[in-house]
Parts: sequence; structure tokens; C-alpha cells
Amino acid sequence: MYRLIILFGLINATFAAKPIVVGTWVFSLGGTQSAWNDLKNGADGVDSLVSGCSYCEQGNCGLTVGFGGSPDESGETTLDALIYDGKTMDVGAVADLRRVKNAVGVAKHVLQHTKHSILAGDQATEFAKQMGFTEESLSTNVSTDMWETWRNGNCQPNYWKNVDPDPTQYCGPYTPLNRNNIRFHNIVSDSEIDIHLTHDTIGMVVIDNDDNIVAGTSTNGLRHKIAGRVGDSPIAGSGAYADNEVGGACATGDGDTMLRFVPSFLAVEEMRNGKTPKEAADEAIARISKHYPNFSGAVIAVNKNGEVGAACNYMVEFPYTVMTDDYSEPQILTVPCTNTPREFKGKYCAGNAK
Ligand code: SD4
Repeated sequence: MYRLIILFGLINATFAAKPIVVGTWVFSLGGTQSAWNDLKNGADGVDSLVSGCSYCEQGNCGLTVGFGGSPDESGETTLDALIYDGKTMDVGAVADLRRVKNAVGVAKHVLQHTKHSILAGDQATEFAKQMGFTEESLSTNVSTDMWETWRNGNCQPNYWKNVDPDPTQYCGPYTPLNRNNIRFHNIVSDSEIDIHLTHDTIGMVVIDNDDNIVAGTSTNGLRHKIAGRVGDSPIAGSGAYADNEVGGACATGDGDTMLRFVPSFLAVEEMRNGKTPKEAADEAIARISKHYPNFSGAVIAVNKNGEVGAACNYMVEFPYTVMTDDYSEPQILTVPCTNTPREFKGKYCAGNAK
């Protein structure tokens, strides 16, 4: 059994170790272990992070990372992934990747075999095939059932606004409302979508044996997203960010909202300016919740000394996993969230339910 450590506010005092692997949500335990094993076998930070996120992409982390989950409005599962190398300040990412399972592996090829930072959509698939990846369907019976249930339920919930027919009642295709009828707020806000069922991402920060810091993500995004939607996870500074001079950070949650605030970049910059990882994560979350108090999400920050902190909003608590030389197996830490809705109190958050 993994030990559950609840260290509200004491996290910085407890972990200050290198090398270190940190992952989002309880489901990252296996990924954190996989990254750690590779690190101890001499792998560098990039390869360790790829190992950890790939473990999740193989179907080991529930339905929100990798194939077989979060079908978009057309029924297809598409993937976003990012690697941010804090030594070279170089990025490899894929967005809206189709029909290739190992998204973070493709992101590594973008990092190491191109001068670009992000490749997207079908062209990312063509690139992946050139790099030797297999093209295969990312749908399963489960994702097909999910999609059919959604479709038969009048496509509820969905992410449209200011369109006709009324997206809160009907499926598309939609046309834009004429100017006079537009309501200047979200008809369907994030808080109306079931945040416990629609999303989760593996985010990871690794400090390797040479003190190099790498951060990254992998996700299949939001369930029922509009086809072509790209979230925060593959966006540098938003899904993840790293700088060997300071530390690394990664994020999970309502990506459409979070990417507007580049929270991983902000967390690292706050650490650069002297904040502890916990204070930096708090600031990154507070910057978003000031404008969107009902956004659901979390940020993990790790400084170059291997101190860890996390913060979250609109959940009960946020669990994440940490592995260092001090432990024989990855540990689960939990941090309480800001703006927890009263009706959530006493319930587990999404990552625990996996
Ligand atoms: C996204 N941020 O695509 C991802 C999903 C996620 O917890 O992390 N959910 O918006």
C-alpha cells in the first residue's frame, strides 16, 4: 500500500531532495515510479519524463490520459502533450494529435528532430509516422459508448455559446447568433460541466541526476470538446514550464481558462523572485481565481533545490505524487484547495476517484 501523507502547509519543509519526480493526481503513481526507475538507471530528465507520461498513455491512468477517453464532439479521442527542457529552454509539443497513442513520445521527436515547438492535428500524425510511430485508432468501446450517450442526450454538456440552436438544449450544427442576441457571458460555463468526469492530465516535473529540470504533460483534454480544440497542456508556460536556473511547474484543470494566465510560467517566475514553491503555486492559482473563482485546477511548483509546493481551486483537495531517494515508493501528498464549493465538502476530488 502506498502511504498517504497529508501535509497541509508543511510540504516545503518535508521535501528538498534531488533527483526528484513529481506528478499530478493519484493516478500518476505508476508514472512517477516509471520515471524514477529510468532516472535511477541513468536516464536524463527528458527520457524519464517521457517514460512517466508514456506509462499513463498506455491506459494505466484512467480515461483522461491517452487513448480510449474524452471523445470530442465527433467521437474521436485526440491528444495533447508537451516537454519543456529547462536546460536548453527548448520545447517539443503536439496538439490535437490524432491516431497515435504515444503523444509525449511524439513531443520528444518534435523537441529533438525539429526546430519547431508544436505540431498539430493530422500533420502531427504524418510527422509521427515519419518518426516511426504507428497510426492506429484511439477509440475503444468505452469511448464510443461515452460519445453515443452524450449524443443521445442532446449533446449535453458542450462548450458552445452564442449560437443557434440553443446549445444548452440541442446538438449542432450551429450558426452564430446575430449580434443583438449575443449574451456576453458563457452560456455554458466550466462550472456547469461536470468537472469530476470531464478532465485530468498527467503533469510532471523531473530534476535529474545532473540537476537538469524538465516539465511536461500528456492528456486527452476535455470530454466532448469541440473538434480541433487545444487545451493548456501542450502550451509552453501554461501546461508546463522549466528553467534550470529556478525550477519547474506543471498545471492541470480547466485548460481553456488556465491557459489565459500561463500559470506554470508564472509559478516559476514567482520562485525566481524569491517565493517558495508553495507560495508560487498559490499565486499562480490566485491570479486565475481572481477572475474565474469557479475554475477547477491545480499547479505544482518545484524549485531547483527539490522543494515542492502545490495549490488548487474549486475542488476539495488536490493529490499529487512525489518520489525521491528518501522513499522506497512514490508518496502521495494532498493540498487543500481554495474556493471549495460547499456541496463538494466531504467528497473526493477527481484524481482520487480514478
Ligand atoms: C485540458 N488541462 O485539456 C487539460 C485537462 C486537465 O484536469 O488537466 N484536466 O484542459
